[in-house]
Amino acid sequence: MEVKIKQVDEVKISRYIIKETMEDWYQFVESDVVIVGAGPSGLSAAYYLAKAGLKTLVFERRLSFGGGIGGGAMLFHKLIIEKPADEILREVNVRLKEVEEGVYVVDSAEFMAKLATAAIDAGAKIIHGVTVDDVIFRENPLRVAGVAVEWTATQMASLHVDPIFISAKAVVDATGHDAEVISVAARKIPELGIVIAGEKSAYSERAEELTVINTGKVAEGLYAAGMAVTEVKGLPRMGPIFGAMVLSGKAVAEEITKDLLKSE
Ligand code: 48H
Ligand code: FE2
Repeated sequence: MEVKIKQVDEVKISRYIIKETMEDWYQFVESDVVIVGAGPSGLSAAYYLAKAGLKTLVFERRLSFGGGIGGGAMLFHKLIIEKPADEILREVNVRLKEVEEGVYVVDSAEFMAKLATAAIDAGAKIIHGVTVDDVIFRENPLRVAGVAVEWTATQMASLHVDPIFISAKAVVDATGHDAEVISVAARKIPELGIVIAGEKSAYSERAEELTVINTGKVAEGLYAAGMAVTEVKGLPRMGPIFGAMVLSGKAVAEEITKDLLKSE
């Protein structure tokens, strides 16, 4: 095969990458919304927030998308979605197999790839390999005003490195079962009055509606989506059914969009 590839030297390669990376960080250091976690709830929230025109940044600890989607159910690569969450999946072109009225099976690889693509195409910025380990707060009025971030690799190496800060009008904890951001805010800013009730054992039929209903603001500037909601509010888990995760992402996006428009 004959091939003529445009040549670019090492210095230019490095300069282009450094410049473009720094431009992103420079821009997004002041965001409308920071979402912590690129699992199903975080990605759906990012999709709807970006679509609403908000400057939306997602930090994901790992170098991949999808959070718990990729693990499927005990590593079986299928998940269950139920009505009306199928509408969200159809919107991002995920194919669904209806196995009974209103109950669908989806392929986990397709689900995570297409949800991430939709969020990025809508304008959300997703940065991998970054862990959120604290928040910024302000008084009068008391509120969460952003996050503190660190490279995941730095944390894994147990190095003492101070973080940098990103400001946001709204921070979404979409970190899953551990509700990491809300937990740190509850512990370090007791004035917020956040009580973490702790997740309960499985009760699939009840858990999903409860999770969606309880999605939303936990303190000024701080919101819960996905399994973080079950952890904070003391709700039962549901197992490998993911309808509530995308519905929760959509619900938190709608609430934040309303709140931010009101404050303008
Ligand atoms: C940066 C972080 C941090 C951090 C975590 O676990 P997830 O998939 O979360 P959800 O809530 O969108 O979806 C939950 C679902 O996967 C699940 O577990 C269900 C439905 N379980 C039911 C049951 O009964 O077990 O994704 C969270 C993402 C992950 O990618 C993490 O790596 C990331 O957040 N993350 N990123 N900074 N501090 N903490
Ligand atoms: Fe889970």
